[in-house]
Amino acid sequence: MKLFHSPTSPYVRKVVVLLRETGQLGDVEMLAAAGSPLDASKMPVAHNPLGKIPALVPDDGPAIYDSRVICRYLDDRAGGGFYPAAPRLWQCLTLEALADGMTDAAILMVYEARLRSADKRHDGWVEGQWGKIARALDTLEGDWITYLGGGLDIGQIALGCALEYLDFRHDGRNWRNGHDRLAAWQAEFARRDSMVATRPVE
Ligand code: 99T
Repeated sequence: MKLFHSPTSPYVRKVVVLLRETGQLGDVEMLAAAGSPLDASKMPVAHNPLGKIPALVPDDGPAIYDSRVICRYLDDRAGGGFYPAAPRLWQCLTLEALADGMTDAAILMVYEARLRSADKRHDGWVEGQWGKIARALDTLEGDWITYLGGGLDIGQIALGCALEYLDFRHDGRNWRNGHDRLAAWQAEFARRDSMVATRPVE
């Protein structure tokens, strides 16, 4: 299989963490990709018309995207067990959606700063994105700590990647403030070999 990859993408990281956790890393050739909505020239548009990574090309079929679909495919391929049975499944998938939504907001903030000229930047819009993340952090701290103490699943992997992406791109926002229990969970989760091996580097 081929995986279009970037070492800074938290969505790619979800996939690579799952590859490592399920013993499939050796089955995948990593192909470097990079880009943004303004420049798709190094993105795998022939495989993913959205011009986004990750995109996975299995040996025996058409490309698979986005990270949620790729992770489900890889878990199925390996019998990984990273998707619990219902009803816990609905919490697992909701946690993944919450984590990915935080990442979406965090990336939109990066794009606003990086891709727009200073005179066109919209501070209120940026703060609106951070508002989504702040509410998600409060919800995680208030409602999800017991769940996070359960078995490892794709929701937890997505959350670990999302929180470290906040450290990577939005360090100055101090997401740990007021979220002690979530911070403690993250500190422990970050020690997994799969997380240590995939820490983002510029
Ligand atoms: O939006 C674009 O044109 C290019 N951006 C991407 O491909 C980002 C890379 S993260 N990936 C996605 O937006 C994928 C989202 C999708 N829902 C999924 O796969 O889950 C780069 C972040 C960074 O380098 O800081």
